[in-house]
Amino acid sequence: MSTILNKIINCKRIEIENSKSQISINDLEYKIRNIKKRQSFKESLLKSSTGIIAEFKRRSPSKGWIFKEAKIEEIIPYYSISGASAISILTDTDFFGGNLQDLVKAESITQTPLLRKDFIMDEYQLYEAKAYGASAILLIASALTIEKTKELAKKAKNLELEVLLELHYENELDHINEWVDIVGINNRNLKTFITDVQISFDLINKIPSEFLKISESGISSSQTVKDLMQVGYKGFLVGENFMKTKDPGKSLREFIE
Ligand code: IGP
Repeated sequence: MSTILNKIINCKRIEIENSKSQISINDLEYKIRNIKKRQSFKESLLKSSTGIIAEFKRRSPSKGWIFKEAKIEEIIPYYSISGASAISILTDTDFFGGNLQDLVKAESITQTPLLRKDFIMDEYQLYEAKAYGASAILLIASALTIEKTKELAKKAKNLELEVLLELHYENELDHINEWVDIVGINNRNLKTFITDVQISFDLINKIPSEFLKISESGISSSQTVKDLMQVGYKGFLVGENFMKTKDPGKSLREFIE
């Protein structure tokens, strides 16, 4: 496993234990009973012509701060009206500068389906995702065993959350299971941080046809999106390319036009 991923996972375990001591699963279950049903992430991607999943990301381990002062209420409405099929909200604080309140705010502002983007390793985080308004959650193969991936995916489905499974390498294809809805190929190499969309082209035909496929990271041109669409991708996760500008919503609109 890459060093950075190891570091993130160790911090995450502590964070999860802290959160559990503040809000119990019972409290979260209570919130879940009152939560509005959200639109499906997968259906939104299938219906949309753009397939763009616009990400709200303030910082990243490789780039540092991208948009430190970014506010949900100033960006999310514009992502929605500018044609995002779905929105990804980074809820990790230490490495990505996000938090769960960002998800809560986004949920109250937009109908567009939301992905809780975090390093999910414990079912507690699935309850949080559901209680705070996500339609879908991310599971990262590089961070989980095959068994844990299956256990979390199954639990997510029981909570009526859709499951995006992220793969980086061909040898992670064995993490795909029947509870997964969407398979994402992450173009960022976790050891070098270098992005190369070639991996999306290389792996597309190795993913069983019943899964919706998306390509993630390092996408900065609409020509790349067209090429990826050609080979069968239905979704394109774009973060930095929008967030590095003053007006991410406007950048999304220009990207789509
Ligand atoms: C977005 P980019 O290069 O457009 O900013 O990448 C997204 O794919 C990336 O943020 C990401 C990510 C992750 C972040 C993909 N998988 C897992 C944190 C955890």
